[in-house]
Amino acid sequence: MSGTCYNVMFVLGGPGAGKGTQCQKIEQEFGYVHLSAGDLLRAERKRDESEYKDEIEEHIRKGSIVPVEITCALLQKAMKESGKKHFLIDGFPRNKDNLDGWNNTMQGIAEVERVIFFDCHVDTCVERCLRRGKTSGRADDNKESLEKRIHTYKESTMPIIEHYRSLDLVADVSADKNEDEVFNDVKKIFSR
Ligand code: UP5
Ligand code: MG
Repeated sequence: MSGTCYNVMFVLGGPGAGKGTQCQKIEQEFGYVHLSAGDLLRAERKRDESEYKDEIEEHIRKGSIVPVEITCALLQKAMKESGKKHFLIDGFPRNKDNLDGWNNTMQGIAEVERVIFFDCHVDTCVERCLRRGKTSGRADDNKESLEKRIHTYKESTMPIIEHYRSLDLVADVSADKNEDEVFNDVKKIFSR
């Protein structure tokens, strides 16, 4: 195969930072395909025939990170099935295992053009997820899971953001403001 097939923007930030919300807006306005790794894992967990459903369930509840082989395979499948070339990959890669697994399988296939980092105070993140938890039915929108999600984010995901920062790929967006204000800042990234 000659040249890369896919262009990718990774979208990272703490739990409840607004990754999914902003990705939907970017998808509408700029035509990228939004793939949320968490949504793909939640869908896989619901499939009765899935051999991974129990493993995924446990990781989500504990706020720990699913092995990259599972997540990367789901992402690749969704990319292929979309028939498109430009993707926003939301909530991945979250740790060194994810990063290495992605690099090993996607080198030469997908190019990471940018990493959008939604920088949000922990208190805001927790407050948003707890508020959503009243109606979301998500297994991890509760106080106990959230403490673990925040811990995993700080310990494992922040170093990945710093890795991409050292490659000069990170675009920072402060995410504590309201949705429209945040999106105004997001648009500036796409008009550069
Ligand atoms: N909201 C959004 N923006 C707002 C704003 N500006 N002002 C006020 N409210 C705002 O938003 C969260 C809530 O806040 C919503 O109610 C929204 O209306 C409101 P959302 O856009 O959903 O934020 P997001 O950052 O997407 O939050 P999410 O909870 O999805 O983040 P997580 O990173 O925790 O969840 P994710 O689904 O990515 O992962 C869940 C779990 O899956 C992980 O903990 C892990 O166990 C597993 N996982 C992996 O193992 N590997 C992966 O690669 C991905 C996930
Ligand atoms: Mg999300």
